[in-house]
Amino acid sequence: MNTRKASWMIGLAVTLVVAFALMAWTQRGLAAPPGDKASGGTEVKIDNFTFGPATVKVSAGTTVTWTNRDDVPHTVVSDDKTTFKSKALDTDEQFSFTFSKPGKYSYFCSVHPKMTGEVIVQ
Ligand SMILES: [Cu+2]
Repeated sequence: MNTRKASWMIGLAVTLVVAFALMAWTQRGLAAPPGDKASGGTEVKIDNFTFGPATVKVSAGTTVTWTNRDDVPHTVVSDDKTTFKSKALDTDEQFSFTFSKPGKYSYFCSVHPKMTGEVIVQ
């Protein structure tokens, strides 16, 4: 392989690497941030006896989905026990509620009342 051909090959390789790096960077930049998905939903994870994030801010009409990632059952119950109330959620089970009216909704887990969280609807 002569020098001229070798440098052409290196140039091509560098161009490809830069192109792939740019593509990867652009795709990461376009990805929606967590918790603000294009579907309009918001997710709350139940893990290690904690609602995470403990406070979520959403706009009216947003559906919030809780997913139990613990290996013990949890519930999602509004403080007034009537606005929303899930059944006992086993591991990986979900509960969803659509918040149509603005306000501050505090909730807890009826199995472990020290587990609390709130949804602020704007
Ligand atoms: Cu619980």
